[in-house]
Amino acid sequence: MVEEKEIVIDEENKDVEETPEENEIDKNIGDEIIEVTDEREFEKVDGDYSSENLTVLEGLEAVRVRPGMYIGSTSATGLHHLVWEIVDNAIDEALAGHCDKIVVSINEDNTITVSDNGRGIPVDIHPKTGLSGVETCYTILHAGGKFGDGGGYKVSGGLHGVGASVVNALSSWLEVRVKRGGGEYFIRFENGGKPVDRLKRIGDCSDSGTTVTFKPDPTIFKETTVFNRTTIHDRLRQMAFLNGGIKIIFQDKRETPMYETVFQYDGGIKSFVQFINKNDKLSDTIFYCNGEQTFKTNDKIEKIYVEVAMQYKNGYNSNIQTYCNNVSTGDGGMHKDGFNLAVTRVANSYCRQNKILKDNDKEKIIFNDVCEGLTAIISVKHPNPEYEGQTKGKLGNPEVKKIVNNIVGEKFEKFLLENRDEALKIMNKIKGAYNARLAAAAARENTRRKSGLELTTLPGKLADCVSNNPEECELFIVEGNSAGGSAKSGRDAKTQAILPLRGKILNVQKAQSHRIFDNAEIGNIISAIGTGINEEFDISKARYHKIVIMTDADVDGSHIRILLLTFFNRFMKPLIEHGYVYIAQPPLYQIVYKGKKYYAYSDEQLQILKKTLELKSGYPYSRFKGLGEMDPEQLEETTMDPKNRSMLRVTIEDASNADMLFNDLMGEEVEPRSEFIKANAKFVKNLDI
Ligand code: 0RA
Repeated sequence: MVEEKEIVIDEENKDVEETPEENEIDKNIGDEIIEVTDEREFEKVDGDYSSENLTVLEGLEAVRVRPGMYIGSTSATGLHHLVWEIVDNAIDEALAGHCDKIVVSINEDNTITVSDNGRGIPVDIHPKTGLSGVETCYTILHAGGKFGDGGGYKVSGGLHGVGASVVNALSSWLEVRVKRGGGEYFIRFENGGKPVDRLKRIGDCSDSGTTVTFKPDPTIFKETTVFNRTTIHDRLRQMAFLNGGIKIIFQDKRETPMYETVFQYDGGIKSFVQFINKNDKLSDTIFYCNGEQTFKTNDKIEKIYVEVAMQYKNGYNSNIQTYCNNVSTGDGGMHKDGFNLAVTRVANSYCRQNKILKDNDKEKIIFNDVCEGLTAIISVKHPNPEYEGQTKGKLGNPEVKKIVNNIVGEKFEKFLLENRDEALKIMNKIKGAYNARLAAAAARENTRRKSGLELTTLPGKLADCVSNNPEECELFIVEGNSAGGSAKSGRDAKTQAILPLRGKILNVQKAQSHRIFDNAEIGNIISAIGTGINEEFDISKARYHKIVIMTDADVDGSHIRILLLTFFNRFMKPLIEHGYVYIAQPPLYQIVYKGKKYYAYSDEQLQILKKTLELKSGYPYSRFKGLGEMDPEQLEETTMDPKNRSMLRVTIEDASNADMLFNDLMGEEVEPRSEFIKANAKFVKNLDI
């Protein structure tokens, strides 16, 4: 049964009497359900049903009036939230132990279907709403999502967990099929969640499960209703890693033959770390721990579950990802703080005790030393998460810090004692970072004193903007000199600065940190942005609040984009965390129709555009081979002008995905690299983040 206390409904309407018929539905067959429908029609005259129905519709209408409050935004991000919402429900059913397979499909017509082999959403009449369990889930705010039946963790993610009803409210139509108790049931909603008919039994079956299909409402998602394969692919892979054992099948049926991938990782977050470090690891061992601890709030005792997996690379970059309730907390928070404290404390005590820190090493190891080359996944489950910060990406619950600190501290210490060889490898690596940090600080201090000069001169290649107000200033980092020239002529010089890059920038992976600064292109980027890097990074010194990577939509363009994202990820991470980094989206195609210019940014969009304009086959269109091919007007109109352009804001996930691809591209191992080059054509599509 759907748990009663989760249901928000007008108290006045609670006394809808349960008729015997209503209670029987689960066991009845089709005809009798229709009878119940008639019964409800009757109630309508009575007044009860219509007022209750009104409450439902008012709820869904509220979602349509302020969609942003429920799904964050109505941009592409908000659009994809609909998918996460429905997938989360299926994952919950799996975490409760009743389902082991979830199929997510982008259908031919760009609708989404999510299917699970769980118990099926209850089909009997819910006593409080007077509606079938299915209708209750999909029309009453907060009724879905958190189903309670004792097992598993009753948790909900950041913006997720708002309930299936929100998805329904924001869809042109939504259909649910439930197999349960020997019967198959069906209901369809239209126009933002209005049931076309009541839930009906449509047949018999011997298995169980829930299948939902929905079409996002284009009047709500005005920017786009086209789903991005890579976005969904990466998120489902992440879900499969975070919830080890569940089989998630992902299909994109918009192309023939359809694209299909299966995600199933029995090792959970351990597999996640293994996956990230597949090309470079200090050793094969992965440290893994989990545990749970209760804590008291004002009136309740609640339980927090913590899971951590980590492993070092030989390289220097760190990739520490944190999650709460399966949602990425890109800005860290209390779980990250607790982890940092624990590993730093344990490293200090181990190195002191084992004389890795010598008597004359007066300074303490700091977290920056510990995290060089560290890959870690920190995942917590919390019944009542609070999120902070500009983008609500930071876990704020203070009790989490202590709990993670305790669990990780104790288990990591034990791990080091039991695995001496591994411990020495790790601690010597940390000591190396410690030595390098102190040596670099001494060297910097030295040069500063000698020259008295700060690194503040702007690079000659930079065509800076006039404005001094960073909030309105934008820096376009442009691939190639000819494109740079077009961008310079096409820009709005008041707020838009252009920095052309020539050739490939440095291979950041192989280079030791300090060598980075010898590279001219990197040096130009650092001085143009003005924040400094690493420990000296200061966001308040950013000279631009939008830093836009503008590269061609070809293989070289993807390489340069990956390089730049990797560089920002490793040396200027807060720039990404503050949402300052963007990827420009130059169009691939132009169609001129009835004197108007239309642009498409992918093959898929070109097809959609041709359909929308009802063009005959063979109608001419042009394809841009690269940025350099566009004249300044075209570049301005399509890619730079804030009124027309579409840009992607880079998230920490994008950046760390780029970091992983980067390892494939540049890592020590030859194999993945040649694989990469072989698979190029396909990859470029996937790289479109
Ligand atoms: C509440 C109770 C029960 C199943 C579900 C919810 C359920 C919800 C969703 C959403 C997507 N897939 C789902 N599968 C199941 C069943 C309770 C019982 O059988 O005792």
